[in-house]
Amino acid sequence: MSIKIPFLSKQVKETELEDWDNIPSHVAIIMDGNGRWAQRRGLPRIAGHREGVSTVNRIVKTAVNANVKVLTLYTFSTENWKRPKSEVDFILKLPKEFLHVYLPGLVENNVRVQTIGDFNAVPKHTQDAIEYAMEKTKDNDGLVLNFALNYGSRYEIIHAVKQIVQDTKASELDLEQLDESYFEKYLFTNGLSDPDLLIRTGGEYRLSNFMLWQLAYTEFWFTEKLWPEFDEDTFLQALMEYQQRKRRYGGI
Ligand code: V07
Repeated sequence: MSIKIPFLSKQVKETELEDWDNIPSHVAIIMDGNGRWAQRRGLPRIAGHREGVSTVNRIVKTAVNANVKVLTLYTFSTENWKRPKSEVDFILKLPKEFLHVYLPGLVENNVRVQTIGDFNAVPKHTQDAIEYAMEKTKDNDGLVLNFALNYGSRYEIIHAVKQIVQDTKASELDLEQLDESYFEKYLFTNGLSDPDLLIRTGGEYRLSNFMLWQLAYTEFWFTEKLWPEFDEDTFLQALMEYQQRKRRYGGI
């Protein structure tokens, strides 16, 4: 059976998704290759980051229409501070730029904006823009759009451990209680299911300190496509291949 997925409001796309079952509930994406996309065109790297923003919007719409429940996007890692200051400054303006253009569409599509990562280090104007979007969308019960911003998985785990030590000292936690499901409450992803599918664009095959705990049982899907070239069809192809893998498991 093929299904019709309307997206970009004006188009209707016939896809080869097998069925509505086994759509991954939580998809996480490492959006790599923006700088390279620009450099190949003789443009400054920042031009690639800006192009990447419109890809984010396209993929959010596709995720909504495919009935994905949670979409986690790795926008800025704790390692990205090592890049030239001008590039970092530019990248950290993108959340505000994105929300200025696309927040009304997110509200309209019942999307809830959320973040994981260490917020304190990002500029105040960026924090404000994101907090405004989170507040505006907090009652929406459609897609959870989870931006990993100034996120690093090892930092997240250390942060959790510190909190746990504090709570045991304050006698709010008995170490006997601590098991996997209790530990997870201390992670930034508390309340979210683990990703079912991880996508990495840009032809690199590594995790780059992304969701190390949460990806323990996740299916991985890689593409050579650079993030600005990643489109609806590529995303749906990833969902389709995920469904096929799931079906094979079912047969065993
Ligand atoms: C960023 C564009 C996508 C490619 C990867 C790097 C650059 C969207 C956001 C964003 C973040 C939070 C939010 C709304 C939008 C974003 C950064 C970089 C830092 F609430 N794209 N994008 N944030 N890039």
